[in-house]
Amino acid sequence: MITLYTWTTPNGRKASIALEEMGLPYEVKAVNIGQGEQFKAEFLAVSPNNKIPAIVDHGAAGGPLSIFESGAILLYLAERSGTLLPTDAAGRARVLEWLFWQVGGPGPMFGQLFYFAVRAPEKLPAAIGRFQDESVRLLGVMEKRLETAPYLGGESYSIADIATYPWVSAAIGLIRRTAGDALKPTPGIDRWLAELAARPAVQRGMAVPATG
Ligand SMILES: N[C@@H](CCC(=O)N[C@@H](CS)C(=O)NCC(=O)O)C(=O)O
Repeated sequence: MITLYTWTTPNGRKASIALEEMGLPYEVKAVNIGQGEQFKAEFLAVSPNNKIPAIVDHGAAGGPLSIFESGAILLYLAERSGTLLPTDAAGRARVLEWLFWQVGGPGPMFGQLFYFAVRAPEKLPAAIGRFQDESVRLLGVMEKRLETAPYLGGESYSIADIATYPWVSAAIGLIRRTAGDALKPTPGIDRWLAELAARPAVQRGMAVPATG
């Protein structure tokens, strides 16, 4: 059994989609980051960076194992289940480069754009412009990839797609609104988004945690 600590955000949904796709048994502990629950001692014991997602694998060899950082969680779950990550060196490298690209690129850049364009009490044009330009650039990189490959890692659906889907599905509308014509049409991304949105495991993972 795996315990997933998560909330209703893109980083959390990467882990719940992966668990659903892999068919691994898990229980959910909701950590309401809007109410500061990420700073409670119980959560900090598994996620010292006070961010969701985190997991505890109670069935790990050697005893319960806690893991924080969404990329590390996806990699661990893929290796544990033997799915969604190729085993040949080249295929594995392709998936990992796009997984790390997501964790270092769209995650933080889209997140900062959301903060400065939507949430910040003061609208700072330089900050909005910086994160908008970088978000448009990243979507351009992704579009180029998906025009020639069905999935980010290549021919097969993988943890790189799972990492990227919750962020792009949440942010592409905002980026289109703020960037206007700077964001060119994205037929490759649109095709990929529609395909992933139709996957039952993606739909189940996107509904975690249930808060109502
Ligand atoms: N690099 C981390 C980022 C995780 C992250 O930013 N989580 C946000 C929610 S999407 C969070 O827990 N924020 C709470 C806080 O910053 O206090 C990962 O990929 O897991």
